[in-house]
Amino acid sequence: PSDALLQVALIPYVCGAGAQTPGCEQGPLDFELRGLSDALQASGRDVWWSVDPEALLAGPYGSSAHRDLPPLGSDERNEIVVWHVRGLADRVEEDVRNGAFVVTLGGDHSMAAGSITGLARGLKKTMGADVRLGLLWLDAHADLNTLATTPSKALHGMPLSQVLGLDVAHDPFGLGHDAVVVAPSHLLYAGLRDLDPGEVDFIRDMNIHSFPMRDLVGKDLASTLIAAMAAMDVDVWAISLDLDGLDPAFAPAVGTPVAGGLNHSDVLQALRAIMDRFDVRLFEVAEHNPTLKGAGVNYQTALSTLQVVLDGATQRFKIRSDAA
Ligand code: NNH
Ligand code: MN
Ligand code: MN
Ligand code: MN
Repeated sequence: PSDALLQVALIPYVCGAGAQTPGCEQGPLDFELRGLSDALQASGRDVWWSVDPEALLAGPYGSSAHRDLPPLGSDERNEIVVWHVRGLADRVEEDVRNGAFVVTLGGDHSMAAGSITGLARGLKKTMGADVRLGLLWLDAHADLNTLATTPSKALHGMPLSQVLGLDVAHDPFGLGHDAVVVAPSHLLYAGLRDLDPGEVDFIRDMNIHSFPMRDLVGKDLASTLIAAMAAMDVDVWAISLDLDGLDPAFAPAVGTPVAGGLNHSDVLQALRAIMDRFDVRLFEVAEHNPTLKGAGVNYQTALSTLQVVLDGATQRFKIRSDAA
């Protein structure tokens, strides 16, 4: 029926224990206090928090656990991340099974291990076991380290090793074997400009499609990404935006800013085109750290990005339900 509403689940990840700089755990609540869910509500879609970020922050792995964080790499530190990642995966899976468009809001980027795993599990149940999932990763960093290659021991530098199944034996995110959910040939990077040696090797050896910043100079981002995505045999897409993928001018409140990043209006134009052409089911915003300077700028950037994404998702949903 044409009057059906697109269901949009906002899922918070109130964890900053995967990053060197704490504070990201306050990200989802900060977004909401600045008015996110009201601003995203619009005709043609229904937007709600799937879990209340404030309730999560009040829980055992919330603000109190972040007050005196155990050292990076310790079991106690990783336990906080694992708890949040597993919860996020379960929540995403359930909302995807119920047909919602999912927006995950962080939180440090360890969240992606949970978002993408949850999406894959949900899609398996609704679309069948052989659904091919693609992932567009917008970031200054590749987040492809394993426990063996990480220079920092920070889990936000490792979620893609989980998603691609590079460290199944250690299972650092506690997700088990079904966490190998994206084929290396279905991952697309854009914006990279700060890689570790192990990551450079993985990208080369696995032939991962990547547009580092230096290769984007003089190129149109939208048509570049569209062409690369169209060449991949993928059924459903997820997009993960690490705010530090953007130039720090558009997202200053991130723990690891890197100069010379993506231009926000280029990203908006690209996302408009992508939402128009591809079946995107999940969009993630990571690394919002409201304890740092410029959180209001981060918010405006995240909000306008989500507006574009949800406008596109609403449009596609209307076309689909009119046809049904
Ligand atoms: N590559 C570095 C590491 O593994 C930095 C990761 N930091 C990020 N990733 N912000 O997006 O620690
Ligand atoms: Mn659930
Ligand atoms: Mn990053
Ligand atoms: Mn990242």
